[in-house]
Amino acid sequence: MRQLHRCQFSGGTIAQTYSSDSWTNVPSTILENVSRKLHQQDNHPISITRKLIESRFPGYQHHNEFSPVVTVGQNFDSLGFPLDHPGRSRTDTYYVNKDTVLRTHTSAHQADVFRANTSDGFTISADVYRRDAIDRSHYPVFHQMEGAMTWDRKAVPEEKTLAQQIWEDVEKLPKPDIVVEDPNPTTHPERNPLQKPHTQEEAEAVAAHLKRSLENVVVEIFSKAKEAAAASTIDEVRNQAQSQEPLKVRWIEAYFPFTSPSWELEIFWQGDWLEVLGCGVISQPLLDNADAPSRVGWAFGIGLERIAMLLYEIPDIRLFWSKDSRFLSQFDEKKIRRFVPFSKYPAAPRDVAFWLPKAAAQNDVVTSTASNTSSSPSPAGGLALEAAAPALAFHENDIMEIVRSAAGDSVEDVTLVDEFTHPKTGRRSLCYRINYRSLESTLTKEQANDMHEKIRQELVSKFGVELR
Ligand code: FA5
Ligand code: MG
Repeated sequence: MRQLHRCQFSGGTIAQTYSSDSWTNVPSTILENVSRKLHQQDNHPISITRKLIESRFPGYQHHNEFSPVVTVGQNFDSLGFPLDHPGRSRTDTYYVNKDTVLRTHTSAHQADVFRANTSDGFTISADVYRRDAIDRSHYPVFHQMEGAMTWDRKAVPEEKTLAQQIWEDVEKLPKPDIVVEDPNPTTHPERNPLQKPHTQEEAEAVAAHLKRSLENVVVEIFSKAKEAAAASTIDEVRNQAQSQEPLKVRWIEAYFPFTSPSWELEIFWQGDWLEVLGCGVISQPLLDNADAPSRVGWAFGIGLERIAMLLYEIPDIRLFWSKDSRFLSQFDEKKIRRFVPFSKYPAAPRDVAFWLPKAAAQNDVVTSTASNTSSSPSPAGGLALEAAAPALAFHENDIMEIVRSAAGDSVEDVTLVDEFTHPKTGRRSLCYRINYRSLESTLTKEQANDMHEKIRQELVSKFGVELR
């Protein structure tokens, strides 16, 4: 059995070695990120954003040290993911080995923290890993903060109901001053069902506490973003800050295997609705299995990069990984100031076109990725694909991985620009445009060509494509 690199996976001193098997798909470029811990690095924008959100949850316990290597049980089973959920597939998730993954979300730790039962409210911030597309807002490693609050039925004084207790706590929260769209009923029998053990009043109270808590986070972030703009050294940015439109947010119905009812919160930002978090009423079986059957409550998961990008107007997610002082020196937790982009270096787009191997049937290529945790299982998901033709079929995420391994952070995005099926032979051809652009220097023609050639050769050797 091969061994993975020895790797500082846990908190500090203990290096853990995991044996690899036929499930292993973590490349060394990803392992290198494991030790960075941006959410714990002083004056890093991810860490500043984390602390800012934590400050809206006084009295909660804040966990920031959990190891990214978790069991399949923690990442999926404890949360009620069905066995055929696409999030479990190797095209979407990094497997250390058959039983062990790099966590795809901070929800992987929920059950353990509920079982430890050391506080009613908690947050968990951590790096999470997903095989995904390459563009300005997607990176295979990003950061999430999980938050949860539960009430123990058995601790409610006899003269009150649980719902009354929760409503009293809702009243203690600050009232956010923003425009909120929330057109749907709290529960809906098909789209967003009430769980059996809960009364409607309980679900309403938990939802109110959850929504108000998160609306307060958004208000805080935006007031800081305004301050950040007002503190900018650029006149235009300061003037713009004065005339900013009022903040608009909306709640939409969502689905997660581990909450019901569930929602996503979207923020109206630069002309578009942007999803920033998923949340809901915690599934009761999850709490039962975590030895907390008398608890009822909510949980959320928020993307820290998305929030930090709003807060500072950071234009590209790769920047968070920069060690360049032109980036790092701009952040100070004592004073939040709008990021000043350094000059953009020229882009070097290159196309790669190829025929898929003949034996790979047309529908063996999945060119759109299912959302890792939220989508319900679909028969066209990655798992079915793997089982159908393991040697030849490939997933778009496999191309992304080859690009990332060969070119690292020198690629801005990868897009499918042409797709064609030969009318006679039925063979399928794809053309991807790889946009090379470094954030830190100008790439020479030779550098771009070298990386591109490496990617072309890997596509041939790994997937047997025929270059055009
Ligand atoms: C989840 O990961 C759920 N675990 C969230 C949750 C927790 C739901 C607790 C209910 C209860 P999702 O895959 O939608 O859900 O990701 C949550 C957030 O992470 C997104 O709203 C987004 O802000 C951020 N996010 C997701 N994918 C990426 C990505 N590739 N890059 C940057 N941020 C991302
Ligand atoms: Mg989502």
